[in-house]
Amino acid sequence: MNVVVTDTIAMRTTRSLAHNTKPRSIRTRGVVHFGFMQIGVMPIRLMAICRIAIGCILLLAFESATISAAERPNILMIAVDDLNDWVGCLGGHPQAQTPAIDRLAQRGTVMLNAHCQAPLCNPSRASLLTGRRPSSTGIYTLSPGFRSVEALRDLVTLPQYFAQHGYYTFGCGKIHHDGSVPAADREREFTVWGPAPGMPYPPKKFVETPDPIRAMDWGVFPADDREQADWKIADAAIEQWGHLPQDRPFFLSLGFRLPHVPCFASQRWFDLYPLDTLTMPPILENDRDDIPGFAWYLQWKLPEPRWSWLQQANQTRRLVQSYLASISFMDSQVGRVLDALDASGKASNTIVVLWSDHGWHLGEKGITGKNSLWERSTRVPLIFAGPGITPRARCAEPAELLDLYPTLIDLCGLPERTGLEGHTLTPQLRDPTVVREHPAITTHNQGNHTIRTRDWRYIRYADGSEELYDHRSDPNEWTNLANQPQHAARKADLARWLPTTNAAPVPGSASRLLIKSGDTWLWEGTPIVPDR
Ligand SMILES: [Ca+2]
Ligand SMILES: [Ca+2]
Repeated sequence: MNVVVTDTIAMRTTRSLAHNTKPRSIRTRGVVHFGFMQIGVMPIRLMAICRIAIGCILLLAFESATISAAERPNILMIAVDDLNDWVGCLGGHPQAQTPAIDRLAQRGTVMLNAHCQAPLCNPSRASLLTGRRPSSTGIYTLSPGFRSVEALRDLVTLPQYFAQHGYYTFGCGKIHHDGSVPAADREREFTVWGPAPGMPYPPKKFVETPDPIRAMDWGVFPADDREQADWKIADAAIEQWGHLPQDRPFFLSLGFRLPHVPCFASQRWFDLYPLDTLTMPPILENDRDDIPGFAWYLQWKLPEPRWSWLQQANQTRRLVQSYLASISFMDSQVGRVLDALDASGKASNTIVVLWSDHGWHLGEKGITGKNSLWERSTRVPLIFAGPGITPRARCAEPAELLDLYPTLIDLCGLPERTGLEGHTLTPQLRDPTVVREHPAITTHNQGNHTIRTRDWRYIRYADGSEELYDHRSDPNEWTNLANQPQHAARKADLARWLPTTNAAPVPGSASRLLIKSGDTWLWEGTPIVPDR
């Protein structure tokens, strides 16, 4: 890799030298040429002059490389936690009000068919940041963080790679999964590891969910938006504009917490979605009748309540309303950050990328939350805007969060990096109609994968059972076609993309872990006993 880096910098240096200092470089090149031609017979004094000349060239080259690095585009990366496609420009919910994200979409290209690599915070973020699939690293569960795993400890993350190439990097809020980077290691991750305030909590839980964890809650809180974690995270990012170094580009990352539970927002945001006018997500009764029983194993026991519980507790509309209100509040903070970017005068040379780590079910297939290989769990917002990216564009080609790493490298002209499992989206960001050969792949626990192409979703679980959906006629994935003989060739074609590496869960894997022991499947260490 060092060789590639050196070569590329050398090539760039030569180019910039020729471009930036043309008359002088022509002259110096003449001296060098003469020196090389005459080197065998030239007197010692002439050789000394040649050495000085070569030294001058190298100095100029170094200066040019520095200038070139400083002129690279900046990056503003906005991560969102648990935001599904309920965003105006994605059309996942007809009433979702997200004017700021939509404004960003107008400035750039929306990947309409983008998917996470794992439907869970820690593995999804580990994958995006390291450029490796969960099936390659063995990071499938909420812990451990990849920095605690000996074999993964030194992987160079996306921000680290940019720091290695001269970028000032800053991270605030939730970029890495909370708690996944030991405090002593944080200075390795960003030039500056900024604040990451957590959600505020009311004195008492609003909703007594079956699992009593505090985070599983929703309602009007706090009264003042400025007490919200996302307000403070936006503040921390905005504050950075005044501290950015002027002599090198920046990679500024911020990670919002909402609409991850607890779905809290002030009354103003709830007022956008009156309960009696709320459109409920399309849910088919008995939708799970045609899917393999194994699908339940991936959501065997979760703190997120089942839809049936919400129905009994008369909370379905309230949760939908709270989720939407949280999204709109979070969106308003995206707006504050974009306003600050515009006011900074740096917008024209800054690439903005916005993504969410995975989606969220609100009743589809009987569940709430993530942890599934279906569309509502895997589909995520992914928007790029800035230099080199087509504005007001929509791309229907499949894309993966994994693609972020090589795409940003490509857009900023950094040396290519080997070992990344994503693919650059630059062709699609220049022309949204360019076909992308690779599908999007999502993995949840060892050996469970889904393949999403432009038109199809194929799921293969670890026990061999399957699902197949035709998105042209069935966007809600209601009809499983996997058992229909006429689709055998289609299934085989899609199955070609299944990852061939299925790494075992890393040592210490816990929280949402599904493994097989002998003939028994274990959920978080406890045998699964199917009740149907
Ligand atoms: Ca998440
Ligand atoms: Ca069904």
